[in-house]
Amino acid sequence: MITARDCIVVNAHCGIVYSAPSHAHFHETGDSVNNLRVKTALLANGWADDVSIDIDADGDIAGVQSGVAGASDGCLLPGIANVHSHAHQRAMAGLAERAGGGDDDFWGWRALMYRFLDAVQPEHLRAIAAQLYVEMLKAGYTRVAEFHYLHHQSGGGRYENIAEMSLQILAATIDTGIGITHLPVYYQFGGFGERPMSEKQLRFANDPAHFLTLFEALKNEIGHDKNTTLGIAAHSLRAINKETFGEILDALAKHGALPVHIHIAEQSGEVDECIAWSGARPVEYLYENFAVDRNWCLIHATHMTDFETAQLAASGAVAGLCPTTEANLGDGFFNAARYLAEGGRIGIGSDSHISVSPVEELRWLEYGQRLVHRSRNRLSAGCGLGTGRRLYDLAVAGGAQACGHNSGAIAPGKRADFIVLDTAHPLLCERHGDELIDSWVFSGNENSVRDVYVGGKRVIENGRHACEADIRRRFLSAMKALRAR
Ligand code: NGQ
Ligand code: ZN
Repeated sequence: MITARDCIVVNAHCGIVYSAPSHAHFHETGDSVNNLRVKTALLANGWADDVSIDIDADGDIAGVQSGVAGASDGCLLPGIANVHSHAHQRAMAGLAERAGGGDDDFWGWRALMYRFLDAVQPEHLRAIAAQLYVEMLKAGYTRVAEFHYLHHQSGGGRYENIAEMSLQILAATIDTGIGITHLPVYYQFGGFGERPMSEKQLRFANDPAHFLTLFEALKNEIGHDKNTTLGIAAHSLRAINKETFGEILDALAKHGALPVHIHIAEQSGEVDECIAWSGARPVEYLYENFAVDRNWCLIHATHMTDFETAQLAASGAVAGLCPTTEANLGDGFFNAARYLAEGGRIGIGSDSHISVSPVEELRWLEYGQRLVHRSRNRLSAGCGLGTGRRLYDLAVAGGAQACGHNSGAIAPGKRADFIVLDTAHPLLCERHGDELIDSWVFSGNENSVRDVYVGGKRVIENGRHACEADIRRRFLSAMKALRAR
């Protein structure tokens, strides 16, 4: 069992030390920077040239100036949050791409995923998550909302430390320096109508009392760390009932506003089952039974009527869209054009990690709409911005909101979470303003993210993470052990 108090130094160069008495020592990775000068930057109020950013000792932005001397090449953007991750699924990406007998579907994929996760032990989870988080950082994600339901041993036996598996995830954030909004998931039933869980699901099971104990243990463990926040999730309407989840929300109200995430209306079969059980569609049911507001993030929300679409938009909640996973699992198309026209907020997530790239999520969000509506630039219509820029703006703002985190814009007082694009890259050269983001999002697959900063620390420099070789080695040995089982 690893806790944040154990002393395991992965690589002395990275300064990773787990002997910390509290999370004050979280996020030791990377060099701290107190000033950054770049040729072009997307600030909270738009593009600016020759920009200087001052960063305070806490990793927050202290000042922003443009028109200064000494700027170096590059395009500075606010970092983007990945609003939906199941880290363990990174280890099976690509292993479910062969049809079984007959029609293959989401539920067949899920059965395979359950078989796979049966083998995952605490040390594997940390190795997988660290590899994944390095990949996220390199791709431009500065933060991850980890929707974490792998709480217990396979078969449901409890670990000695109730937070064992969550601590592995938090340790992986120390290994890598990524920011996290950790979302322990409440999961009580196996299906609509309080169906009992299958044996494979017992690993996820909690009752309200256990769940609240886990939450409080994590709250204590994390303490005050500006890169680490805590929220909660309900796995899905299939996995909870309104009484117990309501009880949990009431009990946690004393902590103030917390991010609340839920999977919803991803598969049409799930919508049909929800109607058969309750008479209402999933999103309709959620709004009838919970006070859904801007602290909520509805993951997928693929199948909504126009009324539900308008209701989600009007509530100020974020739709957590995961286009590559939704494509991979055959979910369907989110009604993005209508939702954005209603003022809806979005974040993007890599979910099953079939792809780990904000570019690919944003590109496929737009391409899905182009294919359905047989036209172009669907999601920037009428706003006067490039489509890549428009989608990036939306997903950065919605991502920070869904993570309950003070990031998502380059402005004084905000967290110094940034990425720097390589403007000398052949895909980005001779581009200006929105064209830089449009070209990054739409024109090719070579990664042009050069540097990445989290809380003022440079965790990716020239496309490399200082600990990537060690992290990869641990991942390879975890994979070897998992495939041998
Ligand atoms: C999950 N993932 O919990 O990992 C789900 C599948 C379910 C996605 N929906 C399992 N992408 O929904 O029951
Ligand atoms: Zn999910």
